[in-house]
Amino acid sequence: MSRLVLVLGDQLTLTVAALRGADRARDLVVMAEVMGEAASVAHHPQKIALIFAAMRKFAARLCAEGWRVAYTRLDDPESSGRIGGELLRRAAETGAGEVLATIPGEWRLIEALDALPLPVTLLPDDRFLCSRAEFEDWARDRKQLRMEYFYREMRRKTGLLMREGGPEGGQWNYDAENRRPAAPDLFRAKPPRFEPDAVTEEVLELVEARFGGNFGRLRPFGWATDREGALRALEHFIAEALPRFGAEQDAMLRGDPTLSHALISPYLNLGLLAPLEVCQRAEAAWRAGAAPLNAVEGFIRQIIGWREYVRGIYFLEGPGYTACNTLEHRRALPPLYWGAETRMACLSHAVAQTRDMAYAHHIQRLMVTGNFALLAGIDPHQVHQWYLEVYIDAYEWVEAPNTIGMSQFADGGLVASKPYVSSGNYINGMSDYCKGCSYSVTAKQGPAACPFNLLYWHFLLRHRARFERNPRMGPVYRTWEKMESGKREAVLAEAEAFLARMEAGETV
Ligand code: FAD
Ligand code: DLZ
Ligand code: SF4
Repeated sequence: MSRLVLVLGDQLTLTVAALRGADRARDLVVMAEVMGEAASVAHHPQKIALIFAAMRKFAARLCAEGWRVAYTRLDDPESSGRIGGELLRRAAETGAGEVLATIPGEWRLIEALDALPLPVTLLPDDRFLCSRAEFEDWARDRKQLRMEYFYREMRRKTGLLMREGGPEGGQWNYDAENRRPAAPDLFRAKPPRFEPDAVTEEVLELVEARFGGNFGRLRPFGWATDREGALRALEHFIAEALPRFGAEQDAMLRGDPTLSHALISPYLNLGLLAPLEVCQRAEAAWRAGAAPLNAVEGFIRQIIGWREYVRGIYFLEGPGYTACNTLEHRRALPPLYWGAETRMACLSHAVAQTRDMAYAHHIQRLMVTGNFALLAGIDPHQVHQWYLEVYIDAYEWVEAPNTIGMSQFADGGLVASKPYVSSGNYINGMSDYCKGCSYSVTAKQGPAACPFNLLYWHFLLRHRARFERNPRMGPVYRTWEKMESGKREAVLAEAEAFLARMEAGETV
């Protein structure tokens, strides 16, 4: 009896496990654009368009390679609107008796497939360098799951930047040479734009009609939608931006939203690029003398370190992870996250860029939008929903540990050894946002005081019992104690007043 081979929208790899395990002479590939996925949250229109355009092109590629593909378009009147429903429909049409799938990257969908009244074989997703079992072994019996130690294991396993069993250059991590502010530079290369072809244009019209009310601009749409385009984007990054990646990794500039970042996360997460090929390409650039070690090591660490590590955490922690709220933060996400006016220039820029591009780089996500939400005590589940909706690369396996864990400390310190909070000083040091802000970053109190300055202390005092004994945070509490008591009271009262204005819906 023939089988159905499920290929999800983020499994667009010719060698994905389910396709490797299938028989193209006998089995039927099932792909489906469905509201059950496209409206599971209100995804940014560019994200939906990228996924649908890439799915259509991948299905055409499979057909060209001799596969039979049953492809459901979003506007198919016969569609059940769900992945599970489409599998049942194709089974009824063809008499297929079982399903072969690569395990999805979200518990919700794994549970839906498990509940199907058909035998379903879920194969491990070996597009990742570290299997779930391997991560569980690594995590077992460890008191702390620090990314840095996991990363060293991944370096050993892959042989990337290794020499005679040790790290190239003698150090595992060159971050001391990274993380500089950046200056505007007219000659900094812009990421390549991919003009929509006829397939993408048809998808753009569909998305415009069906998802036009979602947060975010659909056009201009310039993302690559197939492997060839994704490889061109990678080559562009390696040649033009990788040499400056390390130094500019944490910088933020109003006029340059992408700086020297790669913009390849959407392609990696869809399966159009493979993590090892990307890292090997970066290593080759270093060996050829085309990029410095600090940049290449930093870039490789993000991919074989952070990316693999957060996936390990997501599956280790189980479906309840997104409900974690250790700090018991309960405030509603303020409308400024959806583009409502704000006087805070940093947030205004980060949100506007997100609306226009469906992209913000790591430090904008962590130290602007994430930092503010944490300082202001926003419900981490709402913060998680926001990140899952607004970014082109957002899938729960990668988004949730970054948001719930790294950014909001809602898992109690599993991912982050200390909360990523800062006053305005950090943002001022790493960006040019403060120069155009109606608040003053140097004002610590008073009507002009930067809200990050006020809320920083409010956060630390709210959670004093939890963080005071953290060796990396003790010194800030001692700074607080040295402050004159009248000033301390004023700062906390002004922070309270700011939060009250925000909750009342005033422009802050
Ligand atoms: P670069 O800065 O050029 O980095 C190169 C690659 O490294 C990225 O393409 C990405 O694959 C990988 N990488 C870097 N940092 C991380 C990280 N912390 N976790 C996983 N991979 C990483 N990344 C996503 O892919 N999807 C998400 O939904 C997502 N949500 C995030 C939410 C928050 C709150 C934070 C703080 C970070 C999040 N990240 C997420 C991580 C990171 O911000 C993006 O991977 C990165 O900005 C993608 O842009 P880039 O390709 O230009 O990355
Ligand atoms: C994100 C997404 C969207 C928007 N739409 C679809 C879709 O219509 N069909 C599909 O197969 N996959 C889609 N996806 C990706 C899935 O939601 C993704 O596979 C799971 O969230 C697991 O990562
Ligand atoms: Fe952001 Fe404060 Fe700087 Fe304004 S002054 S841009 S609110 S950090």
